[in-house]
Amino acid sequence: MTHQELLEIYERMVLSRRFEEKAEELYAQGRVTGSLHPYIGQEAVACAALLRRKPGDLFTSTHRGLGHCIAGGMDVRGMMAELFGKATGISGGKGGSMHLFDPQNGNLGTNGIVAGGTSIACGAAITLKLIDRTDNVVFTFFGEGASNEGVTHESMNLASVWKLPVIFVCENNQYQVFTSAMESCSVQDISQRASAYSMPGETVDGNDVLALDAAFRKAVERARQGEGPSLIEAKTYRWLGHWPGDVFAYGGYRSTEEVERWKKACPIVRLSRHLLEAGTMTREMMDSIHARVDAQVEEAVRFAEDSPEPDVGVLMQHVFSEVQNG
Ligand SMILES: Cc1ncc(C[n+]2csc(CCOP(=O)(O)OP(=O)(O)O)c2C)c(N)n1
Ligand SMILES: [Mg+2]
Repeated sequence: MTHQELLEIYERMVLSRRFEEKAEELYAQGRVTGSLHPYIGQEAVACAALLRRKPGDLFTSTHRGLGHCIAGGMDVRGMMAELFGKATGISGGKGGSMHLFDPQNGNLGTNGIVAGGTSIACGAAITLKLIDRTDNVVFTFFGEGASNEGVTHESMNLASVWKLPVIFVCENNQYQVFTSAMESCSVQDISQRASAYSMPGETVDGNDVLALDAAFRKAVERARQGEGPSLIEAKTYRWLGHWPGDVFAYGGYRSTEEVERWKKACPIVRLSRHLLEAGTMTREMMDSIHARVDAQVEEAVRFAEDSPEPDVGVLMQHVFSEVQNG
């Protein structure tokens, strides 16, 4: 990775973390409502994957998608306004965190249906082939729980048979709501499942940006060459509860020791240490990145607070398809 890329990825990860910390705080105050599934702790995965995007590349997200959206460059003001349910939100204030779309920037949306994005990614990849955009690829993020869903297997099979340019990114954060992967997954490494679909599979430390980048480069290169899909499993951890009401995530279904161990392996601190030691980033540069991000998040909150509520007249809009006359 170039110095510029490393600094860019660091700033994106910090923005993702700060945005979500603020959203959690506002949720606790009742200013943000709806559902929130924090991505905190997993930032390296989305940021490393989407760093390898070229114009025209696409990606699908999940219910835990704020980090994917930020990594994909979504406007944080529109995101925050959406969480506030305001008219200026990315989905007009009617969607919330699981309905964030930005197709112009390749973001095919967060998704409340676990594993739903994997088949959407195949559909998008088929379209790319049909319109001869053979140099573009589609990333699809999903959890280890989603890797047990039938649609994920159908999608991997189809992608393999039709050599679709899909990069299956399994974020193994080791839990599906309250259930441990040890109790629910037939394999220890989800990447093993790739062999059933004749595609390369690799397990990577999901908190290590450099290791992730090496794996994504290979997968993206293969997909752009028309050689088909790959499965990359990033082993990581969600620091917080499944959603803000999950009070069992610390000392309940997960031991406090386990959570603390993973917090010590923070992907952002790890990258900052690497950048400081390598001389890629000075303390002053780090401080100015943090200040810039804080200002951006504050501005997003101000924008959301100052924005109007959606007009009642739009309530039924986008619910039913419009009847076309003539
Ligand atoms: C098809 C479907 N089944 C079940 C649910 C309920 N649900 C929401 S998140 C979740 C756990 C998903 O686990 P995983 O795929 O590992 O993602 P993570 O939440 O860990 O990011 C479940 C079962 C759902 N939203 N959609
Ligand atoms: Mg999980």
